[in-house]
Amino acid sequence: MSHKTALVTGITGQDGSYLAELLLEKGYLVHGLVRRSSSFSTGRIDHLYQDPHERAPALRLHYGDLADGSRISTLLEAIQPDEVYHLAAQSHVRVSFDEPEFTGSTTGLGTTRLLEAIRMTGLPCRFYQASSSEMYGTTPPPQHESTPFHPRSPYAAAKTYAYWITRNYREAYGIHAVNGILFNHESPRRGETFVTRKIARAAARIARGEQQFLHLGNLEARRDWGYAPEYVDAMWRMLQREEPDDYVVATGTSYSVRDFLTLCFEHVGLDWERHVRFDERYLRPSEVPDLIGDSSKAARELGWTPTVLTPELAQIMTDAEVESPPALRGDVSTRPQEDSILTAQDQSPR
Ligand code: NAP
Ligand code: G4F
Repeated sequence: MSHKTALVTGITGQDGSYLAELLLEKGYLVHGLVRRSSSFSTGRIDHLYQDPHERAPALRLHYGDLADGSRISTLLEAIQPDEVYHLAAQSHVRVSFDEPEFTGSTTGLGTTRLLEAIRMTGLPCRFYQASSSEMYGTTPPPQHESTPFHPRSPYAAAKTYAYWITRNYREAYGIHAVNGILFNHESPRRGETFVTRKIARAAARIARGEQQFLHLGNLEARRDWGYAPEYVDAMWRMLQREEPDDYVVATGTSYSVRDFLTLCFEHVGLDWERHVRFDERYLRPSEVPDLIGDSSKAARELGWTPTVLTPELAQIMTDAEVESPPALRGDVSTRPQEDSILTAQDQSPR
């Protein structure tokens, strides 16, 4: 068992919740950064929570926001982590076109605020940056560590900035800082407005008679979809290496949104073509057409390989929607709407 201390930003998100589980299993003391909101946002990690009045818990949560550099410094000083996993971000690509400045400030500059806090405090901690395959944009697949970036959204541009500032702090100040360039990874804990969860959820709801139609945008986009619990293991492996480096994490396969629809709807005995309608508001002003990751470096140097590929992932996600009540997965929403982001007033920014 490890006696290390980790700080996880974005611990209330999909990846943060799986990473917290993994680190606690390994014996870490885990500190999580949680932004304050008027209602609880800890549904995905409530099963890990222990009452601090009864014992000193292995999971400790702290209020803080990526916008607040001084808070981040104070927390680092207090926590003295061995490892920092920086997962917090405005992570929705479509939303980044509506909120480009906010996305730049959180997803881009948030990384600088953390790295600068590490530099200023002089802590010898290791740093993981949640970089993204979105940075490759229109560069043709397969994409690997030296493939050129061509970001296609404010989100991707912010992540590309964060990627380079991470490398810069490694080269300039010798900080053990790594970029995990993760391709899409999904799970039953995926946010409801990402396309895989939206599809799996709708398939189950339509099968139960709770919903008739699912509205989607571009069905031709292709993604390399893996299974999130396996991807957080790759994050941990990166920080155990003596030499910091950057790694692609992916399955090496690609499926279209149309393929994912077929996989989920056939799993519950439905023909998706009878239920899916086009809504142009879900299109992006510029799209990423095709992502396929080459993670041979991660296999070679980290010993990491995926076992769950997209067809099994679609089954896992659809089964979860069919079998377990939403509350068990930390959902606060039981809305009939398949996508809560766009309201009737929203206009396409194109
Ligand atoms: P997610 O479910 O959207 O979680 C994002 C987390 O960031 C949440 O905990 C959120 O808090 C937190 N957050 C957002 N803005 C914040 C702020 N201003 N201050 C503090 N915390 C803030 O994302 P995910 O899928 O777990 O992804 C984790 C990271 O990997 C993200 O950086 C994402 O961009 C990146 N990534 C994801 C994928 C993927 O396929 N999932 C692929 C490549 C890279 P709330 O719970 O309060 O919203
Ligand atoms: O599920 P998505 O929103 O994920 P996207 O844009 O690939 O981004 C995710 O993966 C990135 C890694 O490559 C992460 F960095 C990022 O944080 C996030 O986790 O959309 C996937 C595809 C897109 O091409 C989109 O245009 O599905 C298409 N799509 C079609 N209809 C839709 C919809 N996407 C969403 N969210 N909603 C739709 O109705």
